[in-house]
Amino acid sequence: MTTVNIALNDAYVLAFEVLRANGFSQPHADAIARNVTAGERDGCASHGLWRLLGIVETLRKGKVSPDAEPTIVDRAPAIVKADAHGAYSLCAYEQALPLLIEKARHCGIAALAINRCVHFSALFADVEPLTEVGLVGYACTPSHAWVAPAGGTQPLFGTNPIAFGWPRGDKPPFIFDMATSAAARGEIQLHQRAGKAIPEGWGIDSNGQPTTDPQAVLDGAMLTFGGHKGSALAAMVELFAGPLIGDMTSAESLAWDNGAGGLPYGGELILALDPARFLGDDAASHLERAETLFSGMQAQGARLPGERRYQARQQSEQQGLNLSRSLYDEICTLRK
Ligand code: PYC
Repeated sequence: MTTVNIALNDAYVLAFEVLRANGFSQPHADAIARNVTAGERDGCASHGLWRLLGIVETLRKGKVSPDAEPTIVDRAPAIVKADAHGAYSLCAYEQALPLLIEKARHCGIAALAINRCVHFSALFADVEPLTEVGLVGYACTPSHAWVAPAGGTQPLFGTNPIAFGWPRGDKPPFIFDMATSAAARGEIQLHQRAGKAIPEGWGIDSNGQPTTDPQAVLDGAMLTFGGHKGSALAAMVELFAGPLIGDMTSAESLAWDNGAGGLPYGGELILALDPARFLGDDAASHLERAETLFSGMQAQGARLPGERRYQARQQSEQQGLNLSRSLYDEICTLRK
């Protein structure tokens, strides 16, 4: 497969131009272009530049607003609500973030509920800014009903990612961002594009039989990771970022899509916790104990979540991005 090497800033500009050419407003095009470039930069191809295809397709199908301005509401002492008015989540997140941080610092814990957003983006990007200001972060969002609950064979849950971030001062934060399905749907779609089989355990076909054929899983059902444990977490995400915040479950999102094939529509819940508020003068010593935990993991040869992402980031910053020629050409055609 031939590849194209592209500098990070050129990737951002390409993404921005594609989005503007398709009618996204300047703020949305900027936020989306930064996000997909960051995904690619961090070695997360399933949430990288490839996403532009689905982002534009969803707009062409009339399933996302290209220019809605979010509304930010100070709902309660520790609750911010952001209404994305049917646009992608990113502008609503960015505009609500300062108030979320202010509330977390004041109360020790605060929540941001983003409503009525179309969602495609990796959640590490929503917890990393919290860790950068010394806060602990958590984020989750449902998607479309693509995943069968453990013990069942019919799609009901979304891929329902959970991200958690822990601040580490000058060191890169501890961040995990994982689907509660065995893999992100984007990962299966990338295997399908490349004509590759997927690992066993990722999904079942429409007859409920295990398969490694990505198309059969896309037409059948994905599976949760860790059987009933992943299934329980997936249900928790449905409840947290669905009924709790007055937004859709993954089944409702898919019904709303009505066969159009657009990206998921619904809500996202983000929590921010301030160690300084929990611990007062003792904060530094307790944060040091967290470092002892991380060293203990590393001493056994374990990788800290996020480590690979920061290595990939450094490499992309120095050497640029390598994209398959076919994907690069496909993205360029979207500019016209
Ligand atoms: O790849 O899992 C995924 C995904 C979720 C929402 C859109 N894509």
